Amino acid sequence: MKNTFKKEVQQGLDANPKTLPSKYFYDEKGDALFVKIMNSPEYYLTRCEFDIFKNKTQELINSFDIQKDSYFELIELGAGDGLKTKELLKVLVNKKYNFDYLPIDISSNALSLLKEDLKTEIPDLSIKTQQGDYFEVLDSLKTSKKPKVILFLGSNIGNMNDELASKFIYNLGTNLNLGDKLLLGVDLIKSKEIVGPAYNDSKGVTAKFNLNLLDRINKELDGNFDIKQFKHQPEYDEKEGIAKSFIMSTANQSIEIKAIDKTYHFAKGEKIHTEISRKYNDELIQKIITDTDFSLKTKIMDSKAYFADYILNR
Ligand code: AVJ
Repeated sequence: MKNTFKKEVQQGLDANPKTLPSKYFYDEKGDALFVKIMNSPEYYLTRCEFDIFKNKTQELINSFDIQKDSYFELIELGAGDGLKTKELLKVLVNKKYNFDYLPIDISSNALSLLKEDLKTEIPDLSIKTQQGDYFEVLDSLKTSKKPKVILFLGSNIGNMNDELASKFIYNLGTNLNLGDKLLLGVDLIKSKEIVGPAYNDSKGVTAKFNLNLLDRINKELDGNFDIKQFKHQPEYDEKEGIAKSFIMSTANQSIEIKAIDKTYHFAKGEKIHTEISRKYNDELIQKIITDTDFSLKTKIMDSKAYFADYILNR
């Protein structure tokens, strides 16, 4: 794990232009900062998807094509705190649907917290947590013939470029059976006035979240980044529909990373690309699923039409 971090940091900083992978935002400090982002007034994504789960629960359930008495598995990729999913789980349990909830997360800490919370909030729920990389865990599900509904929420797929997203969904499809469903939650393309601030909140939490990557390199790879000499720089192009985050060097400087045994030079104004957060529309979703085994079944949006849950049929 630590070795892949080192390898990927080196690869990214050797590249021109420099890049760092966004998956490394999420250490303990990064997890806490992301929770703060979700609670910030500018970051509308989580609230919009919560609105769908709270107010359009029956529409979601109908799209699953599940009979009340026939068993299914509800699998969530990257479950986190399960706040949105809880709204769905409550209704499914109340209406006596026959299912197990299988949340998958890399963080065993997040999973045990979720399990405890659900035990008290929805005591009749059957929950089986699975710790791991979602690819590993999905592989282990391959042989099961049980009907499945997969949840991949929060526009998490937006961190992948379209080609990777397509491959990811294709792979998911090969692990599923005919009639299984994928519920894909994505942020929709909209104006700069709305998307821009979501990635540049006024309290500077997103800036800290982005710059935490440098802190992590300092801590884990013995680097000497002076965080004050770098700046969070978000960009959003409304036509393209991709929010991008960069870290910009505010001075000409050299940074030593001892674990890599290298010194990196940064020109004043030079940027490290750290994240893409893709926004979608129907055409893009259609394009991404073209060569997969999925077809578009239903689209459910929040009251402002900022966010969509697409239900795809295998
Ligand atoms: C967790 C990937 C959905 O891209 O909107 C939030 C992460 N980055 N603010 C997103 C994030 C900056 C977030 N996802």
